[in-house]
Amino acid sequence: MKRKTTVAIMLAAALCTGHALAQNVVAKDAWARATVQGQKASGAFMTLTAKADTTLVSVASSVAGVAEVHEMKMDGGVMQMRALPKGLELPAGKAVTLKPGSFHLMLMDLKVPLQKDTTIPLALRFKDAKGVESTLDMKVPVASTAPGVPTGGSGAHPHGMHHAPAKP
Ligand SMILES: [Cu+2]
Repeated sequence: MKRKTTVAIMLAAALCTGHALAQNVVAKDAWARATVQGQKASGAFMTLTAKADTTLVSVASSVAGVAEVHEMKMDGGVMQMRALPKGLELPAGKAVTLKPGSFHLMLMDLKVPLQKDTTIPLALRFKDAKGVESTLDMKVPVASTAPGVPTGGSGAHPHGMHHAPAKP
């Protein structure tokens, strides 16, 4: 059956994301935040674990004109975010979580809206301690909230889209 073959190929593709050489870094629980009409920026989040000391130096996506590795933190009572000039360090064996309000992959100048239940391509570029670069190509699901986090609507994380102006 033709259809069956297609499914098998898709499954195989899903199971071997990334280049064989890039397996130094494993990405888990990746997701990108869905956007609303007219929204030009969003974030992507995941947990990265490197087998050997590695730095996430950059990120790219065909859906974003600009993609950067960002950090968010409180500065004088104001939530600020900035691009990490030297990238994000991934110490060997330590899971580094990119999540709302912390490290994240910033997707700007979006060419298309990020729609829930679709996927977007992301290419993560790493450099190891010897300066050898590798790329991890991923398909990241788009969601409104982090997968696996109960959507109780507790309002514990009201930041929402952090490029929006702060509420008074
Ligand atoms: Cu950001």
